[in-house]
Amino acid sequence: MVVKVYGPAFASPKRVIACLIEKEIEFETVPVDLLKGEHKDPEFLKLQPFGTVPVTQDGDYVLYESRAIIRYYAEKYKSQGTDLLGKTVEERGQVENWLEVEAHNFNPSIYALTLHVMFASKMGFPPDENLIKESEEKLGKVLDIYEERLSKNKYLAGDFFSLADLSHLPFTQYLVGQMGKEYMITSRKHVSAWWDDISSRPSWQKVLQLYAPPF
Ligand SMILES: N[C@@H](CCC(=O)N[C@@H](CS)C(=O)NCC(=O)O)C(=O)O
Repeated sequence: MVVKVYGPAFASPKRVIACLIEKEIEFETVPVDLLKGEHKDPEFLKLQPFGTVPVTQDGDYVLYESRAIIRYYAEKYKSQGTDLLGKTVEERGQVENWLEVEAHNFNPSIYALTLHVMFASKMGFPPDENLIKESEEKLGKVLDIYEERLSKNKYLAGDFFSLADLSHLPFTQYLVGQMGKEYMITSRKHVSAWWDDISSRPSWQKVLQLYAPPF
């Protein structure tokens, strides 16, 4: 069955696509234009009642939380493509630990920066400069913890690339690219080496080549 991924132009769906490429799973994409409000169309809401992308459709099996989707495919196809979950339960524990860190410590501030630095003017609302400043400070503190972690481990969960690293790719790409805040990465030696490593993986380069950002 070919997996359909909705919304490939946007960051969270790119998390899913990078995982499917690493796992060598066949997929096709369905565009959803958030700037035109297509994620609030009644037909789309039948698939994703909260009105966000991604959604995946695998036959009649539908999922719509990007981190749940990557866990599902990494587990379902554990022995195919890159193993993204670790070989032991202890390694799996670390993968889960750092996936949760990404979702709850890293993502809130980088998501706020994305919305206010990149999307506000396109979406017709003024960027909140206080929120931008506060989010950058919070993200800096999170990255300081990453710097410490990555000074002792090549990747977040240990010495192997995993979902925990992969999950950081889409929004960090915005940070170093369209947001012009590359210094947040390059000023931290170990974070910088980690970013160079994970962002140069063929899977991520393919995602960038195939699916241009929305603007
Ligand atoms: N927790 C969700 C968040 C998905 C998400 O925030 N998607 C953004 C695009 S990157 C979106 O659809 N935004 C539109 C909106 O919030 O109205 C996931 O990880 O799948």
